[in-house]
Amino acid sequence: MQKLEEMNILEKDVAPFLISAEKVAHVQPENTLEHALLVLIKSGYTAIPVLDTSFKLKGAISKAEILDTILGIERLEPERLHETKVNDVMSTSIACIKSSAPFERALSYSINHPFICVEDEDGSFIGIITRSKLLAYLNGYLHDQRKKKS
Ligand code: 4BW
Repeated sequence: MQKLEEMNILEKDVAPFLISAEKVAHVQPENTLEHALLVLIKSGYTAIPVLDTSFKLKGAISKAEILDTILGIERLEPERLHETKVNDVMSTSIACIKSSAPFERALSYSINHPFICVEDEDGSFIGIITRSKLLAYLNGYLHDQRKKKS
């Protein structure tokens, strides 16, 4: 089989894989954990991006981080949900690329990150690329390659 690095798929632009910002569930740094948990539960996602009011990416927040925050020594402390802001709990080490980045970079980030945030040249958030979209495309591409050879 042809080696992956010989295929121009790796240089392909990531723009076609983008889930645009309006379809991405998100919260703001100043929101309470209660609000963030409601958005996470309603959307069904494990983790979502945190964006400020000017749509700049600030981090990501997960159900696990929220549950960890309300975990007391002997009981859950749900009162912390409205006392604590997203900003205090979110993780800031997130994968982020420009929309002009190649497929190869997104694929490499997706090993450790279920989604990759995408910014425009001005640093405004424009959407995410998910691991499932990248893998589905790669799977289709490899099947096509095999068909062409047979
Ligand atoms: O609501 C869902 N609809 C669909 N079609 N698939 C879902 C949904 N929730 C979960 N899934 C599936 C996807 O295959 O489970 C995978 C893991 O979800 P996650 O991580 O742990 O919530 C999903 O894999 P994925 O599509 O590769 O998405 C990877 C991660 O990207 C998700 C979530 O953290 C984030 N994400 C995806 N779409 C999002 C989103 N975050 C905010 N808004 C969106 N629209």
